[in-house]
Amino acid sequence: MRRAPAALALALAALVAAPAAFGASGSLNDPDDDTLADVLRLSYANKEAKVVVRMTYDDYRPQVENFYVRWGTSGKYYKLQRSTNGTSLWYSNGSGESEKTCAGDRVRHDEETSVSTGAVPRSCMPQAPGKVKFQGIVTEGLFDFDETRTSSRVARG
Ligand SMILES: [Ca+2]
Repeated sequence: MRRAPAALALALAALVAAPAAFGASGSLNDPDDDTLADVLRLSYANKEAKVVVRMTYDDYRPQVENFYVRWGTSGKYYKLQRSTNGTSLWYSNGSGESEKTCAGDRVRHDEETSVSTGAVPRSCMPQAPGKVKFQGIVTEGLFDFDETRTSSRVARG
């Protein structure tokens, strides 16, 4: 079995150890609901090069995860969605939504902590201003869903 080059191992270690404090960040709690789709906490970071949104679940990972980046007063957003169909990025100018191609958007899930992390590069969100708000919406089946509050505006950088 080939071993990973030492330089790669070091780079990976640096990624793991990198502080999450770059960029403005925050979090909000969500009620502990008696449902399968149950977000307990939303946390977010508006970094210079990307946004990172985390949802902590009440143990169970919902079928569909939506990580919202919102701004303005007319319902504009980018939405990173993870479902059984894969991961996709959507944009809305306030009426309807359209899918956008994006290299580098991703959703990762940690079963140990029941945390899903969505990340979208800023290069994939040309319409979004620097200051944005965050929200999480998850669904399970047709009727079970949970929706966090929308955060206050968070500065970029
Ligand atoms: Ca909840």
